[in-house]
Amino acid sequence: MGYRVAVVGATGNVGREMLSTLAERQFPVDEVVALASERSAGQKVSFGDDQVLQVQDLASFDFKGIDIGLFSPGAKVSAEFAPRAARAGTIVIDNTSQFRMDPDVPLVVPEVNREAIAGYPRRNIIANPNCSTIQMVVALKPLHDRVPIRRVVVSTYQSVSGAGKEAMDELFNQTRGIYVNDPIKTEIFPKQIAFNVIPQIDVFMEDGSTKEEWKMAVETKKILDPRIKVHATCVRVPTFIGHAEAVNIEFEDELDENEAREILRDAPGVSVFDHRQTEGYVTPAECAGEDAVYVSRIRNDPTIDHGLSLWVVSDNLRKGAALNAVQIAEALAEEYL
Ligand code: 11C
Repeated sequence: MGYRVAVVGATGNVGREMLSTLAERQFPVDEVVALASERSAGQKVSFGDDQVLQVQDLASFDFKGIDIGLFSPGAKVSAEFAPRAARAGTIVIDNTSQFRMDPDVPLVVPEVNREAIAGYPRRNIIANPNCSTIQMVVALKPLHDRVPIRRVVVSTYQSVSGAGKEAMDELFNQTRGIYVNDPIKTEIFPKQIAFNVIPQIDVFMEDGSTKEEWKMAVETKKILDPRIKVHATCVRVPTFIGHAEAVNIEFEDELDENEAREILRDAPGVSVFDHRQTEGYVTPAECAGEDAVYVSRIRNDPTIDHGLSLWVVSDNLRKGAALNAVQIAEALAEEYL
């Protein structure tokens, strides 16, 4: 049996990736509907190798009969349309930040807390975490199961695709502009991103952290364990796809780097590539288009008791967004529908 699936925000970076991931993984569909704002209605998007879908206007769409809605339209749009779809009987898997911290909405990374999906009937909405959280918790979970984690200090190196298509254009245009001596235009990012790095993703919070940093802390607690303290510094870097993270972990007790490497080798969704030599690690450019969370540079941190450092890299549009959402849909189909 197949499902009727709607992809909302179908013309965006993540929406397109949702469509290609559904097709690649042969998610059982009877019908796929592509939805976006009125401005994008009428555009064409690909589904699989041979289908082209005409984008329909979200505002006038009737969700009755749609089994699953994969949403990535921006938080404000989800705030209005996800509950509307949910009331019509659609199970919404929402990739925006709108519902993540709602206690009645499960926040799910299937390799980490698949069982939380069971809570979806409370609102008929399941939230997909932030991309930088997803790849980190996939790597932390198997280690935390062996020895509890007390604290994580993480610095991120986040690609511009996390901020959308226009952000990718901004990096391209600024880079080109610098070579041809055009003035630098900054519209999406707060400062020049070409040949630069920016220690601000999203708005500032009262305590001096940014909202992206706050998300990494609170989402990790909700998904993995409320006792884990996370201190994040999130940085935008001039790469197009793939987020990287330098993750420093303090455990409750000893966990040797060799044991950590073996645990991670067996962990679902993780691919360990860790040779202590030039090229013996994964970079964002190499993970684009791939499904795994890559872990490299696994080493003990002798400056604290029970410390370990990791380099964690993943495609932010795939495992960080579309793939995770489709995996949730697969779990729903297997266990609940
Ligand atoms: C970025 N992580 O790289 C953000 C994008 O809460 O879903 C995702 C924002 C979110 O800019």
